[in-house]
Amino acid sequence: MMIEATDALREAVLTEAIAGLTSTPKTLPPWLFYDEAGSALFEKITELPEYYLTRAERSIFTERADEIVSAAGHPLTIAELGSGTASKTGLLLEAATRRQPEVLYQPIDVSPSALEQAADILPAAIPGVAVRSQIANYITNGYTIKRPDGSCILALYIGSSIGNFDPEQARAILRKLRKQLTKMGDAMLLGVDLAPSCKKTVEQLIAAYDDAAGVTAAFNKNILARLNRELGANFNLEAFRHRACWNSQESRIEMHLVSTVAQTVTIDGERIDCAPGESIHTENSYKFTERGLIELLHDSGYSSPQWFEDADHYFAVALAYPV
Ligand code: AVI
Repeated sequence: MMIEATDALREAVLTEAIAGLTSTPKTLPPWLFYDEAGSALFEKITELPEYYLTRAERSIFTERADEIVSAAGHPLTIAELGSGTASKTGLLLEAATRRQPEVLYQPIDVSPSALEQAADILPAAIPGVAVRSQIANYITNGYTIKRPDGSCILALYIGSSIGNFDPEQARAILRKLRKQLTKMGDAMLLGVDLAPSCKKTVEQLIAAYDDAAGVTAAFNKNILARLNRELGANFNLEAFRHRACWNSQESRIEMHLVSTVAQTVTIDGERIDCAPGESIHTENSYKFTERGLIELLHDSGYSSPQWFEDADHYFAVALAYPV
């Protein structure tokens, strides 16, 4: 069973890698970042001085969790798309348990180990919390949010995860979630990183994706290291440079790996030529204005949101209702 799963994953990695690397311009899908090494590097990123996103969102929850939770219906069950280890979610669960004695928390994620960790830690740390985990890829799989008798659902999609999808994919994710929110008092909480403004410069934004310690560069290059490990490819990591840039037209940070020399890489018998200066586009991270996010929410079946920002106005959390 385990062998089949591993074979299926290898096949998916191979198919996506060949498709992306033989297209013009070259791309690799960002889900390939998150093997064990990549997930550990991402955890390090969230602690970097330059990567303000995680701290800013956590500060919003620290200050406003009671207000956020009270704005949704009562009693509540809290669901979360792409929960990972749910490190910030505890603040919202604690607020919910101040309003009701028992709260069912329903994390949905592709990673069984992250779900296990959440299921071990949260009920022990927050009395009254029960966990119902669901292993699913919320983009490609169906998922169900259970509704205990008479409860309203607060669905979390936080951590700026929506930013890694283009507008069409983002609408599809939000519309699919909207289908589960059918009761008066149901709500959706979305965490988004804000576009540059008088409060945040483009330089600050770029630094968050190109830190001085080189952790983001290592995270980006891990995608090639993963193809070497899992597919027997022969990328020379030294011959690629990490590049993060701001695309103002699309309101997104882009991450690229730029080949510094002419080189040919072989993956599963397929030869891939890289010219000097040619880039492999590995990630987009969209940044929002309040106006842009309201438009996305309206297009996806939600109300204009209640809007919460951190003290520096770097990050926002939007609480929207299905309409
Ligand atoms: C997971 N995601 C929200 C991160 C982001 O900020 O777009 C991924 C990341 N890429 C580089 N640094 C962090």
